[in-house]
Amino acid sequence: MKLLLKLTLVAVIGSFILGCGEMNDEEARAVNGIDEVDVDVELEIAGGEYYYEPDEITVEAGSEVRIIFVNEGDAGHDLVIDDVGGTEIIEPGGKDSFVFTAPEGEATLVFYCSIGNHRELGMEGEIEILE
Ligand SMILES: [Cu+2]
Repeated sequence: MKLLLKLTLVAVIGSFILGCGEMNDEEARAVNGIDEVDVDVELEIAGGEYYYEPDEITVEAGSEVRIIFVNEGDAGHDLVIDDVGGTEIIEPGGKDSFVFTAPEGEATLVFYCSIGNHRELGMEGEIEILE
């Protein structure tokens, strides 16, 4: 009985490891907190105390955009654009993403960290929408 249990465990662990090896892009994205929607532009923005890098970005009007925020700081942070979307509050080392459609026509979207006074301390940036 004990042997059978061990064998079962080995089989379960084995298939888990194999499963990870066969993970496709979409599954990998889901695991990393990144959704599966197809987009025109994917922007990875890193952030920490108290900055975003890059903090000035240009995007073509009307494009589907995915923002991936990577927290490389030592505290929790997020990345928010008013009336557009934002990430969850991300722990150090984590990442999260959101997708939005850039406005048609020229515009400037301001993104910032919504926690405490992080925005005032420098966690703010701009996405310039160009036609
Ligand atoms: Cu912050």
